[in-house]
Order: sequence, then structure tokens, then C-alpha cells
Amino acid sequence: MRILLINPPYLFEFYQETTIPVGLAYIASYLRRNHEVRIIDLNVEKVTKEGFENILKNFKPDFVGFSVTTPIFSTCTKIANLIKKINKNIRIIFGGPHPTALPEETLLNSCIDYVVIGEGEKTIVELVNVVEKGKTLKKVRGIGYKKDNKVVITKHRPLIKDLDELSFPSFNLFPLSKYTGSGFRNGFYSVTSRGCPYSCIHCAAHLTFGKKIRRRSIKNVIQELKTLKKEYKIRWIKFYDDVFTIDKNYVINLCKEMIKQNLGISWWCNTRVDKVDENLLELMHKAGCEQIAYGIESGTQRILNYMKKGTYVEQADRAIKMSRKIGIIPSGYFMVNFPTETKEEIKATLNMAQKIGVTYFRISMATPYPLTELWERCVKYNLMRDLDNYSKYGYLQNMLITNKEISKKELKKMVKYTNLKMFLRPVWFIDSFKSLLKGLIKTKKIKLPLVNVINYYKNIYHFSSDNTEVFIKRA
Ligand code: B12
Ligand code: SF4
Repeated sequence: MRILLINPPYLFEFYQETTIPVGLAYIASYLRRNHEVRIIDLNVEKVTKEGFENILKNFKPDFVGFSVTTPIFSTCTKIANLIKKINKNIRIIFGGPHPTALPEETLLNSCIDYVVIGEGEKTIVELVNVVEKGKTLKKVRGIGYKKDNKVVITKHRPLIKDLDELSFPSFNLFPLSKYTGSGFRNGFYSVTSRGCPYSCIHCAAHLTFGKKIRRRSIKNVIQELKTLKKEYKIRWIKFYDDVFTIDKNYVINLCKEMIKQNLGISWWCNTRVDKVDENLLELMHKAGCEQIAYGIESGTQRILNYMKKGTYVEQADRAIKMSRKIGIIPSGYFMVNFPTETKEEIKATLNMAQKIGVTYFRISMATPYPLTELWERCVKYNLMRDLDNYSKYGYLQNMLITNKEISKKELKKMVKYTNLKMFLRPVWFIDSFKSLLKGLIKTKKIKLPLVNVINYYKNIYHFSSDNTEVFIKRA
């Protein structure tokens, strides 16, 4: 069978680097064992309506699969409708976080034939095989489909036990030079674990990957890094694990192996502020760790407790100081506007962001993604505006949660002003400049890093909103 996978266009309300969608790359690898796969990433490929029709005519896909997060749901349905208009026999599959949270509701759209719930590799392959052979769908675990105009959701599929079973992601199916995030200093993405045992109320990750941590073997990760180095001459890797340092022994052993193998790859990761210590950071630095993004979230203990983060304000300060001391660039994710959050508490977080010493940063509005605890609370207590308008669920500028203490306009202004001040801090200039210089020396590429810097500055002034317009404009 022929399967076309689509990464839908997402107009960032706030500039983000374009990055290779790792989930689709994994799906593609698993499918390619027995089927023909093509990928279009509409974030980096400008495809007109006619161009799109040509792709469908030439590749003749039996299935088109979309990777769907909540804010891009309506864009995905628009593209799916377009495909059905061109050829109604093409079967449409929606996978990813949104259909995983709301499979029944997703299937109410007539253009969607199947949803894949949760981890997708094994499920999509089984689904395609069963459809190909005309067998019954009932036995395929972890899917939703329609029968006699009724939605059927099959039994839950257990999570993949041994992640080493998966083939490495098929990066070669993507237009690699077009990603602003990877083109600069030849970088790629990797995930060493799936699952997170914590219970932060705003987080949707457990809906796909569960709460138990599963790890690839160190041998498997090293093998992937070596392959990427050999095939693409990569210089850095970004680990997309939710909490990279959750298992200290694993990280120690991985770092020792990286040092032993003399891989010469710089790397970045995400983690929690309570999951690092000086010895660990020193070893990570020695093994090539250049940057760590910490989920700091809030400057007040009451809000950290409200969101069930399980960390203390002081731990953030400690983690940032230790990272700096050792020579790792610390970045921070912050969130404001949780229910009950006062103006003073929001100010405390915005002040903390400016003073704590992070270089790169992201300030988001708390956004209740479907089926998270935050979403359930907000629905129950009627705390959301635009509840059904999924295109408003981007978390960088939309204020979905109503707050009696502060107006939408005032909050946006406060965040905008903080962003402006953050981008004008000397530490931002110095670290960005160093990183730019390193990249230039190593790759002699000037365009992508410069585009990135310019785009970051555009953030200060440019806050656009409705991402659904993008594909239409492009088409
Ligand atoms: C890294 C990351 C990013 C990166 C890169 C995203 C990318 N395109 O790869 C960046 C920073 C760009 C990003 C951006 C955003 N992200 Co993000 N991101 C993540 C993170 C931390 C890891 C994603 C990842 O790569 N996982 C590893 C791969 C293997 O898993 P995966 O992508 O989920 O894919 C698996 C399944 O979902 C499924 N699947 C996925 N696509 C498809 C398609 C088909 C056809 C099938 C069958 C199956 C399938 O199978 C895959 C393999 O098992 C997750 C948290 C998490 N742990 O899931 C949040 C997460 C996915 N992000 C989230 C959000 C909200 C966003 C943004 C909307 C934020 C914003 N700006 O407002 C944007 C939207 C981007 C978009 N294209 O839609 C939410 C999604 C919640 C929701 N209901 O939508 C998550 C879950 C975090 C959270 N808040 O809880 N993100
Ligand atoms: S630690 Fe991170 S991944 Fe884990 S529940 Fe909290 S926000 Fe989600």
C-alpha cells in the first residue's frame, strides 16, 4: 500500500524554529518495512493546491495520515476535505495528541475514516494491513473507525514494551535543508525514553505515552547517534525526552559511553529542576551537553503546587546556577494564567523569568489541552473562553482561561513587555552570538542562523492568531 504522511502547517503565533516531526519519522520507518511511504511537511514545504493535487495524482496514496495536535485540528480537517474532494477513495487517518484525547469527537468529521489512539507505530501498520486484506477492524487495538454511521473505538493497545524494537526514525524522507532548527550546525532530534511518572495538570504527554518510563538501551541510542553522524555528519542532537535526567544512572552510563566513543556531538535536552545535581551536570557537560531547557513554570510556590509540578521555587534557582557554573546554557519554560492565579503571582513569574539567569526562554499561557486534569477542571467550572474553537489552543499568546484578576489585553501586554526585556538582556546577545559563531565556524552557513535571530526579534511585535488561514493562503 502507499501511505502519504502529512505534517500540517502551523503558523506559530510566536516564532519557533521549524523542526523535523520525530513522531512521523518513527511512523514512516515502521510502515516502510512493508509499504511505500512519502511525507509532506507543510511547515517547510510550500505546496499550492495544484501542487498538492499533482502529488496525489502521481503518488496515488491509498491512505493519507495526519499528525494532529489540538490547535491544528481544523487545518487538518480542511486539508482532509480537500483530499476527499480530489479522490474520495483515499482513506484518511488522524493520529497524534488530539485524536488520542478525543477519538470519538474526531471521527464525527465525515472526512476522517480512522483515528489512531496513542503510540502509532504498530497500530498504523496493523490498520493498513487489515484494510489491505479486507479483514475485520474490530481486532486492531487502539483505533477508532465508523461502522453503519456509528463510531467504534477498539480495545486499548498496550504500550510498546521494548523501544529497541523500533527502527530509527526515517529522517531521509524529509526536506532536511529546509528546517531552520536543523540546518544550523547540522542538527537532529532523538528520543531515548517514552512516558513520564509526574502528574502536572496541564500536561497531555501521558495520554500518548503513559506514566511508566520506558527507555531505549544505551547501545541502541549510541548506535543511532553513530548512524546519524555517519550518514548526515550531524554536529548536534536535541533530545526530546520529557525528563531526560529522570533516571540518573541511565544518564551517567549514556554520558560515559558518549565520552568513550568520542562522538563529538553537542547536545541539548529538557528536564525538571529537581532532577539535576552538580556531579551529573559536570559529566553531561563533558559528554557534550551544551544546553538544558528546564520546566521552571512558575515563580510562586502556590501555583507550582496548584499545577502539581512537585518542585520548589528554590530548586529552579539552584539548577540554573549550577548549569551556568559548569558551562551549560540554561533555558527556561514559564507559564502564567492558571485558574485562581493573581496578577501579583503572574508578575512574580515574569520577574523570575527575567532575573533567574536563563538565556533562552518561553513564556506560555496555561492552556487546557483536552483530557488533561487542567482541562477537566476548566470545563467543570466553566473557566474557558473558546472551549470548542481548537485553533485558539496555541499556548503562546491566546488566553483561553478566563481570569477575573486580569484582562486579556493587560496580560498580553505584560507578557509582550517581558519578552521584549528578555530579548534585550546581555546574556541573550552573548550566548546567541557565541552559538552563531560556533555554527558559522563549523558549517560556514550564515543564512539559517541569521534568519533565526531575525525571526526571534519579530516575536516582540508580531503576534498573529488564526493558523487555519495559512494553508488556504498558501494553496
Ligand atoms: C518536542 C515537542 C514539540 C516540538 C516538536 C514537535 C514535532 N513536530 O515533533 C515543538 C517545540 C516544535 C513543538 C511544538 C508544539 N507543541 Co509540542 N511537544 C513536543 C513533545 C515534548 C515531544 C513530541 C515528540 O517528538 N515525541 C516523540 C514522538 C515519537 O512522539 P509523537 O510526536 O507524539 O508521535 C507519536 C504519537 O503521537 C503518534 N502519532 C503522531 N503523529 C501521528 C500521525 C499518524 C498518522 C499516526 C497514525 C500516529 C501519529 O505516533 C507517534 C509514534 O508513536 C510533546 C510532549 C510529549 N511527550 O508527547 C509536546 C506536545 C506534543 N506538544 C504540544 C503542543 C500543544 C505543541 C504546540 C501546539 C505548542 C504551541 N506552539 O502552542 C506546538 C504545535 C506544533 C505542531 N506542529 O502542531 C502538546 C500537544 C497537546 C495537544 N492536545 O495538542 C504536547 C503533548 C505537550 C503538552 N502540552 O502536553 N512541540
Ligand atoms: S514533568 Fe513534564 S512531561 Fe512529566 S507530567 Fe510534568 S510537564 Fe508532563
